[in-house]
Amino acid sequence: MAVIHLPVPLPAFLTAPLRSHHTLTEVPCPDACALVVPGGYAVQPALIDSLPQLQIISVFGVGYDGVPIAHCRDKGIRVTNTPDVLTEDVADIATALVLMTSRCLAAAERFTRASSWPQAAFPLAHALRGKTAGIVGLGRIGKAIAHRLSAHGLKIAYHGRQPQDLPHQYCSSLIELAETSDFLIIACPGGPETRHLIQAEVLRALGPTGTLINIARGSVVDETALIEALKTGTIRAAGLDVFANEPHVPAELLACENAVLLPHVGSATHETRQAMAQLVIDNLSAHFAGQPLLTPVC
Ligand code: 8YV
Repeated sequence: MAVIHLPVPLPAFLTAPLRSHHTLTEVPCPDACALVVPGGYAVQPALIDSLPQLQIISVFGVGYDGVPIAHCRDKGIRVTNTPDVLTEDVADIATALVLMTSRCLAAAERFTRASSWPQAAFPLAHALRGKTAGIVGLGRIGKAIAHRLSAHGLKIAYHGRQPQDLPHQYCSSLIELAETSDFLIIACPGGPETRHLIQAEVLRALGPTGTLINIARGSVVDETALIEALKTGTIRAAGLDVFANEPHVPAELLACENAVLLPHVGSATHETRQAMAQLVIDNLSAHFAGQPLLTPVC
């Protein structure tokens, strides 16, 4: 029986099984030896320092950009996340955003519901075949996106720290990737290293027939520059599942007809969230039993 601190509410299918073996607390308590947080949640070093018994932080998500990893390493605190189990769902949402933006599907759906169809035909959209998807960060999720988009007839290019042994075009710079791409797809981790990687110059390189897709973290994109690029036609469209200041989406972005905006639903299926919850539980059980962690970050 351990004391686990959950600073924000998490789903019952995660908390109920945890509660049957442990004490859960919503307020920081000096006895807490574990912390469970959603992906991207900013864990302040001061919170860590206020929990003298803290041994492990388990992130309910793949992205641990909110956790000060170096600070945890210094203090010998273990960190786990939930990779792999959400890869396919997140790649599905990236693919959906590519289809929604290219074929204007959200607008087409609104058009039908507004009973506009009898008066006029819906404007023509853009085909996918022969276009290029440029993936920023060809990790597990990036590869799953590449796999899906190849099946839709797109060529794949990518940018990352180094070329990989794959049959896709490697671009050594982000600008080169943006110039090459019809769809520039962000699939890299968040955090200080990638903050505002996508700024005005990259959007200019993507150009007026280009679309930005982001299923990673809002922090990777300079949202002000993106809004400007959408308003001025510097790029054609954007498909976004993540935002800089979630759950708040700037009014100016909400007003952009050429943006498709989803409420961070990349991993939001019953099956995947259940699998993520199980991984959090299994990592904590392994830790408290002195066994190796299943998916350690550090
Ligand atoms: C979830 C995520 O929204 O995995 C991540 O890093 O951002 C998403 O899967 C989140 O973690 C659910 O709490």
